[in-house]
Amino acid sequence: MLLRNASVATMAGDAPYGLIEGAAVSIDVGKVRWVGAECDLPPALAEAGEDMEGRLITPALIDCHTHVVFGGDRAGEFEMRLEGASYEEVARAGGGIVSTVRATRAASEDALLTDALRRVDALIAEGVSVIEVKSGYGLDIETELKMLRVARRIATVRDIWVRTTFLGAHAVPEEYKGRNAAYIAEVCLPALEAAAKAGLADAVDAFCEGIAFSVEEIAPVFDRARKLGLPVKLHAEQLSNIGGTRMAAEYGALSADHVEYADAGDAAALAKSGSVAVLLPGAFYTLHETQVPPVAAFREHGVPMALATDCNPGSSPMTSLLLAMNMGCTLFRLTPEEALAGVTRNAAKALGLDDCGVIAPGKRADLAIWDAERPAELAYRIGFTPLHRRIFGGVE
Ligand code: DI6
Ligand code: FE
Repeated sequence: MLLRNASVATMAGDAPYGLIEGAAVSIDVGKVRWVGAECDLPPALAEAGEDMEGRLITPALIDCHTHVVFGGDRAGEFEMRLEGASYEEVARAGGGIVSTVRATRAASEDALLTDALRRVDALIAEGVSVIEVKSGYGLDIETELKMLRVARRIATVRDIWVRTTFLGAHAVPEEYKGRNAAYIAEVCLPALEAAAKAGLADAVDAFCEGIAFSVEEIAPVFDRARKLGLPVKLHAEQLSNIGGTRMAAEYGALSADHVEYADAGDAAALAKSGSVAVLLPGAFYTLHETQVPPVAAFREHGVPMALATDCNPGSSPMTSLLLAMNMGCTLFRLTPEEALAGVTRNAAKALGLDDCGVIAPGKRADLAIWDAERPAELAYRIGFTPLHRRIFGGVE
C-alpha cells in the first residue's frame, strides 16, 4: 500500500511534529516500510498508490489510561456533586468506586463486554488503535479476573490493541472497610498472582491517595509485581501529595498518572527513572480541580508527558481522546504538539510499547488520516471528530 500526497506528522525526528509535507507512506505486511517526501520515494516502492489529497496523517492514537470495563453508571453521584458534595464525601458515603464495584460484580462477562464496546467504539471513531484497560472494580479475586478477561476480549471483537493493567489496589471493598492491609494480603496479592499466572495482566497499578492506599500499603503490591516481572504504574498525587510519584519513580514505573499535586522534586524523580507523567484533564475537569499538574517542571526536567481519557464512571466519564487533547491545551497549557505527542509517542512509552506511536520504518502501520491541514487542528476543536480513515496494522 502506498499513501501519496499527504502531510505526515511522524512524531519522530527534529522538526515540529516530525512533519513532512508532500509526503508518502509505504506500508508492507502491517508495517511502515518507508516514509518521506514523495520526491525521495525509492523507485522500487513507486506504484500508483492512493492520493490523500493533502490530508494529514498521524500515528493512530493511543489511550494509555482507561477504566472502560465497568458495570452501571454514576449519574446520581454527578447530581450529588453538583449539589455540593465533594468526590471524597461521595466516596466516604458509600458511593464512588465502591458503588461501581457492586454493579461490576453483578454483571455478566457478556454484559460488561457489550457495555465496554460502546465506549471503545467511540474511541475507535477518533482514530484510536491502542487502549489500556484496568481492572479495579472487582476488588475480589473472581471479579478482578473477570474484568481482565473482558478487557482481553475487546481485542478479539474489534480492531484494536488492548493492554491490560491489574488495579486490585483501587479501593477497599465494603467487606474490608478499615482493614486495608488485610485486603491487600488476602485479596489483592492472591488476585495479582492469579492474573499473572493466567497471563491476564501486562502491568500493575494502584491508587495512592488518602481515600485509597498509602505508599506503605502499596509497597507489597509493587514488590509482588516486580517478582512476577510485571511493570508498575501509579495513580499518584491526584488529590494531595502523599509521596506516590516518588514511590513510582523508585520502582522504575512506566508512568505516574494524574500528578496534579506533584512538585518539582517529583518531576526530577520521574526524569531520573524515565517514567512518563500521564495527565488526565477529564478527571481534573469533572472534579472541578484547581491545582494543575507542574507542566513547566516536567518540561524543564524532560519528563515525557502523555494525555489519556481516564474513561471511568466516576471522575472522568469521557470517551474522547481528542477532547482530552483539547483540555490538555486549554486547562493545562500544553502546546498542541505536546498534546499530540501525549496521545502517540509518549502514550506508547507509558505502556512500554516501542512498535507504535510514531510513523517510521519498521513500526506498526497504525495510522489516522484526518480531514485536516495542520496538526494543531486535532487539539483545537471541541466535540468534533475530523477522522477520515483509520488504518490498523496496515489494513482499513
Ligand atoms: N482515580 C480516578 O480518577 C479513578 N480511579 C482512580 O484511581 C476514579 C474511579 C472512579 O471514581 O470510579
Ligand atoms: Fe484512573
